[in-house]
Amino acid sequence: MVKSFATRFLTILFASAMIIACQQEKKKRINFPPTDLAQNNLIPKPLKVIPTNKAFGLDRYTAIHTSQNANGFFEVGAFLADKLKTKLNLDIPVNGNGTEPVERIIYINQSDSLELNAPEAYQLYITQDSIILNANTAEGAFRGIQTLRQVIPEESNDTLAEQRIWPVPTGKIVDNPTFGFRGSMLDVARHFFSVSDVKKYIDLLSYYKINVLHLHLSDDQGWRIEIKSWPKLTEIGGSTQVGGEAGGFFTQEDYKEIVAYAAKHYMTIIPEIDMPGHTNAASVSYPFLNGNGKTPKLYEGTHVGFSTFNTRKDTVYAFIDDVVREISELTPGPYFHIGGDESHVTKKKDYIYFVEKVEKIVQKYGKRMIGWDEVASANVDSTSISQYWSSGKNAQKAVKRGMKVILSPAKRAYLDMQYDTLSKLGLHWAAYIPVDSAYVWTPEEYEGIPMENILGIEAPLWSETIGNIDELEYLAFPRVIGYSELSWTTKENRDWENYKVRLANQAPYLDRMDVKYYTSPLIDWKKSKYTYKEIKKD
Ligand code: TNX
Repeated sequence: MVKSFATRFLTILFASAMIIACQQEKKKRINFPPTDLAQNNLIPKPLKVIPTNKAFGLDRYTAIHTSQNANGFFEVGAFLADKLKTKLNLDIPVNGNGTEPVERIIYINQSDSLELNAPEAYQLYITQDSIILNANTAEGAFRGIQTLRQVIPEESNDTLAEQRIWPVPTGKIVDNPTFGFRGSMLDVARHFFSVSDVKKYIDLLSYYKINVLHLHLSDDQGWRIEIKSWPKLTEIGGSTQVGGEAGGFFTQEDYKEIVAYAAKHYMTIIPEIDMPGHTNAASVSYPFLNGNGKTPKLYEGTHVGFSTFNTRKDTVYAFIDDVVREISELTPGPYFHIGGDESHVTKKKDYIYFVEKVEKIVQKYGKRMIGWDEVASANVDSTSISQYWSSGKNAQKAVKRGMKVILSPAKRAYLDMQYDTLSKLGLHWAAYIPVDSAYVWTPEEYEGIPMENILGIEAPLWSETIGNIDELEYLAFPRVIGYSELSWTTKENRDWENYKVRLANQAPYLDRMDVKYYTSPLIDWKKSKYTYKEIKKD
């Protein structure tokens, strides 16, 4: 029998009412025990955190909405969804089509607010009903996403009924970094590291808002990047590494892949070709480059300071022009690092002549030159940058020239320094650097370098003593997490006692990421459900 129109209408009405009632039922706020945003595990510590002691329930009825037509915002939303999928195994729609059942929304908005008028600034408002992340730029939104990832607990509130739900503490966060340059360096020359190792390092660094990765691509022991116009650099110069095992190198496609992966994480890659010293591998490949009067041979040891380019030959500069051109074409970032350290067998006047000539080549290809602190002894431009690693005098010369300085003091910020006398990996020529002494210093007041000259901080990881990702992680973590805080957080907001609790709370994340960090006895590491096996080396 055909139903009357009225009956059908009533049925539809009833069904709709049921759906709405059900949705309202689902939308009910869930009462969590109080959670405090300020007690969380945020590193680097934001500028301002104002907790409101309730919780937003993140579950499978959560959706992400991003500003439409705002460059990069959808991708930032998709990045968050991807990370939530691996962390919580939840499929969270981004700008969904409205058919998904949704109770609570994470908004990622482009905002014109003047308060947010800085490239990496963001504000995060977490209420019981929604999360709102505001930023002027997608880069700012990306940094804010890292904060949100950190406040979402690693483990769900399992005491709650049938469906898993993650209580996110409510409150407001206002944030902006002290330094726009927050970096680490990886030496892929002494030991080579693969593209996937580098990508994992990028994943971990970007979680802590580090935005620069400097790759030390050449040294006495190896040349690690393909140069199409000079193929023997990698064929010969890339063939070995410290200890004599097979070396390796990045093809230009590999390097592009790293650059693109970094860009997705709003991270700049800085390529370094170290010259005129640290050039044995290049000179073995093309002996006309050599300037130390000896026949170069492949080198698998760890001494420094014995090699140099011939600084008075035009062909050497033609070679450097090709190298800088090819690498600059693959590098969207504004910097090219020429090394310039420890050129002990280059005469002083030749060194100065060399640095000034190479600076011009770098500028010709549209890049800003960076060099280790020695380069400030040449008459370099104020737009070039000096990387302070050991000499306060050189840092002062750079300041006099009006240059910016990157702070990488070996005594405080070298990731390859041993933690203490028991450390099996690492060196100790500059210092032993336990986790507290890596953190307790004030870059803003270091060696009398004025704040306006400081571009930022970089923690270099030299690889004479490390040959695989586990060993890399052991030296870098947890210290590099502290450098992220030193470069992002204001000095008023930093405090070792408070930091060490937040650091202890990183263990579940680091364990889930299978990071073989050094379990420093200074830290009361939080237990997690993931197993951790510290590497042991005899
Ligand atoms: C000094 S720091 C070097 C590197 C070594 C490092 C080991 C600098 C600019 N040069 O060649 O790998 O010490 O800690």
